[in-house]
Amino acid sequence: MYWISDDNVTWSKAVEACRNLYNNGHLVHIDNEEENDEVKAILVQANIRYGLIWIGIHDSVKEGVWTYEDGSRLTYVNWRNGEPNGGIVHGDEDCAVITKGGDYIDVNCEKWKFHFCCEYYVVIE
Ligand SMILES: [Ca+2]
Ligand SMILES: [Ca+2]
Repeated sequence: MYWISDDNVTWSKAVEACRNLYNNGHLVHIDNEEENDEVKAILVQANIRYGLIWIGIHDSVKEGVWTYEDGSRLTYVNWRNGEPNGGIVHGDEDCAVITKGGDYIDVNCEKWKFHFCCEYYVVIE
């Protein structure tokens, strides 16, 4: 299940918020094209400021090595052409947002505040 925040926060606050929100919740991990399409559809429908949301990938541990927010290995990415560019123009860019087009841009983790998408699981008994 996915949940889009009502507020704009930094990437690290988004990571924390998703962990606190639900059991086993985390900032969304987009594992494949199908999931990318789902998150993109939610974003398009959400009609939020800037049309960008944080997703759970970063390269803040080692520049150029992108992982999920918990350090696990990426299974899928959909960078926009020319991204990730590591902030050649705007300084350090170690966190990613997804756009309404479904592609990703790396931006500064702490300088920007965006809405974010948490992913969580519901146990059906
Ligand atoms: Ca980077
Ligand atoms: Ca960038």
